[in-house]
Amino acid sequence: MPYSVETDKKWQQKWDETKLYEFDKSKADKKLYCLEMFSYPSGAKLHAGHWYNYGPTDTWARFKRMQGYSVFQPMGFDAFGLPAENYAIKTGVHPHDSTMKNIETMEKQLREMGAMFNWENELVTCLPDYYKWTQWIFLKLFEAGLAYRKEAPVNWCPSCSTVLANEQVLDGECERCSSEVTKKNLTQWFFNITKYADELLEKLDELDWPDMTKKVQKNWIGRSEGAEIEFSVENLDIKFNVFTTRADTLYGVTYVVLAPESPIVDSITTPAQKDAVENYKEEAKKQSEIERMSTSKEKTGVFTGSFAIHPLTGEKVEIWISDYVLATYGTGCVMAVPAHDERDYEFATKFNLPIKRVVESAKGEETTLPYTEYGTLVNSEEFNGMTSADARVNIVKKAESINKGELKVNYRLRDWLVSRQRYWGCPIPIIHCDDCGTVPVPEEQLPVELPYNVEFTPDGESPLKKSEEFVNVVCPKCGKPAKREADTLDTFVCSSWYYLRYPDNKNSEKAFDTEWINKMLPVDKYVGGPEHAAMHLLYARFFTKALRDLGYLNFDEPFKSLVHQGIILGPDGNKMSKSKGNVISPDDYVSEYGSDVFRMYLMFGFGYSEGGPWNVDGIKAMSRFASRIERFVERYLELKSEGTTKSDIAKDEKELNLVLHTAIKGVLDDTDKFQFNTALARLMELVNALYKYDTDTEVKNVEFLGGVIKDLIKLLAPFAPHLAEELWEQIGGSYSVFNESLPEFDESALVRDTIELGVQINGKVKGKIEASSSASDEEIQKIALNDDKIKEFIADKEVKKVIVIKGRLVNIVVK
Ligand code: ANZ
Ligand code: ZN
Repeated sequence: MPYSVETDKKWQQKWDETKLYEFDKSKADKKLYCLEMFSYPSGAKLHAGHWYNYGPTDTWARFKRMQGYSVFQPMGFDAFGLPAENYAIKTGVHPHDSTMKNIETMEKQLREMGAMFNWENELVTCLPDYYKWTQWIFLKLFEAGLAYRKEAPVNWCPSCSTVLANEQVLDGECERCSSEVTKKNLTQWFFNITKYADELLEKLDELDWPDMTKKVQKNWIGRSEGAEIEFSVENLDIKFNVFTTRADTLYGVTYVVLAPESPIVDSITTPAQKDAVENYKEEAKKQSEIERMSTSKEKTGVFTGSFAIHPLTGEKVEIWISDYVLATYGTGCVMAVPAHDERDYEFATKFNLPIKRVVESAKGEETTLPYTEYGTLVNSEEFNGMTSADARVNIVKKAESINKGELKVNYRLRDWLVSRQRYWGCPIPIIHCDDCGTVPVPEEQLPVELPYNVEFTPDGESPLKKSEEFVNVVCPKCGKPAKREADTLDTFVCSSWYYLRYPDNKNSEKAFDTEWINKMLPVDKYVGGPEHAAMHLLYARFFTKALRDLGYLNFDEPFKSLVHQGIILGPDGNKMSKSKGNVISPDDYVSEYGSDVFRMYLMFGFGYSEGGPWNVDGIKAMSRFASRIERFVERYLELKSEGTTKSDIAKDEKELNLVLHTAIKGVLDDTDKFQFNTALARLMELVNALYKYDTDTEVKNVEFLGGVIKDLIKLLAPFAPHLAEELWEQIGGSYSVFNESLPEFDESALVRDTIELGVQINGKVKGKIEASSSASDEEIQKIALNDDKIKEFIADKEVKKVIVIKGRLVNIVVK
């Protein structure tokens, strides 16, 4: 029976029955934790992209298993989140029901893939036995002061009626629905991720992650060394700090600019300017941060009517507000130095504000303004002649001596806003009491269950607020009536710790057992999409560090090594999407060709980290490759039963052995690096060589051939697990091929004893010769000149010259 989806079923069943892939806890010292980012259970089912993430990674995991590791490869579902809720709003199907149904379908598909997932360790984040512990971690962070509430201007999507994290705002638009995002002041929950900014940055160096991803995180954290300098407001008892990275330009300040949202704006605005300032503040609300920071946008702003006093010179400078200053960065106030900053220059030119040069080229060259380079100071009192680098520090020292400045590091990273005014998420385990304030739900009352019967259509308020039975509770401290927190957690909170739960997913006493988790983690290989470079991967790192500091973990980083798979595009070269109608569903292919053929097609057709457009032709070729292997194994069994055989290892066997060892080396090296396409190419060469051996060799060495077949099947096993298991059984191997070790390669077999060289006469190919691979040029010349066919061509002509090109050809020049 040729390989088909039936073969898949047969072995999947046997693997299940024999619990072949169950993780052996006693072998944790050889553990290898291979993790694929878990999927979101959407109605679109498992698509080619999931398959591309999971199939090839499973090949890598099997490969590691056959190298002697105890592989742990769990799978689960990231099940809370907006899509299920939006779907519910559209169709009326409850998010819990649709999510559980989708999980069922996807799990079935995942099983049909035949990956060696540790299903006994499955987790689903929307079920209470998981989110109980998400809540527990929230409480731990709260106790440690790492979770807190504050009023903040937040990104608000009017269409989704929810707050969005900075990361969910793309070019001023909601990541999900593309509506324009506005600002709103709300009391929200935050995690203090900025406390870990430095460590998150420093530890990046130690990670085996793609450079691009490290760079994204680095920029996202955005560490910036500078200083805070204090200015006071003329005639008012108000002071404010500016953040600057160019304190060397302090003497060039000709005005200051506050963010329109800055809390002191109202108190310093003069009556004459009040209307203009109010109007401007309204306008600024409509702009996204990205728009405000855009360098191409024309600068706008309004004078407040007040003046600031320069901390060193005592000069009076105008105080303006402008949207190019962000409220959320630095101090929200900027000292403007139009001579040396592009944006300030543009602003000053537009509003006719003074421009004062304080830096010149260090080489004494003429320069035009704005001059943004470092140089030598001028017009800066005692600092004249000093370099910018020195002045940056020394000017701050002077300001510091009069308590008006200090060195300061700033980060672009903001604390993580985790509360959402949505239904389908993990409830925040907090109770608000009029007398006691913010009270954590006592641990023994966890989980705070998400009620099923809730009106979840969004109206800007948290849907849970409308559930009387949910919201009304007694205060755990004083026993008086109190209200439950009605916001839910960002789903990124759920996915920030799931890798810690997998190895201990059934623990009903704790989120995880510290001792066990310290053994099983960090994750040795994490595989998922590059779109997670900033959010998920940063949040998970933060969780690990916070839990470490709370004493629950003893390692610093969750994911030692990271691989991003590329993206499989639709056949039209566009991103697969329902609306474009170019989605490739793996199911039809799997049932027509079998899961192994589909998997090998994915691995052979694309560079793993590159991806590319779907092309169906390749899958047929892969199907032929699978049958070619099967037919050869059949042929081998035939030869074996015929009994005609020789025992010596002659030239043909040596040639085949060389191809075998080239294949072993290629598969070992390339698979380890996720270079599946080249590894498969080596296997194809080996199969070709087997056919060649069969046709070219009259009397075969069947025992030797048997050894090659065994190695071939082992090498094939990670790539085509069901097919290989089937063939392994056919040749009488003991169950299972996945308990075998991969063959090792023999360096000496990689050297050919003899090489073939083309022979040319006056530049035209006339024949070929064979020589020992260690033969000298002279020996090769001799062989060529003595070759019967070549002799005929030379006949009675005179040999002028013989040129040997090592390893390739011999050119004989005759006259
Ligand atoms: C004076 C100055 C002079 C500046 C000069 C630059 C060049 P990074 O590197 O991103 O940290 N800035 C500070 N807070 C800001 C805010 N809330 N919104 C917009 N801009 C802000 O940038 C720091 C520089 O960005 C600071 O240094 C400040 O302008 C501006 F020749 O201060 B600088
Ligand atoms: Zn109370």
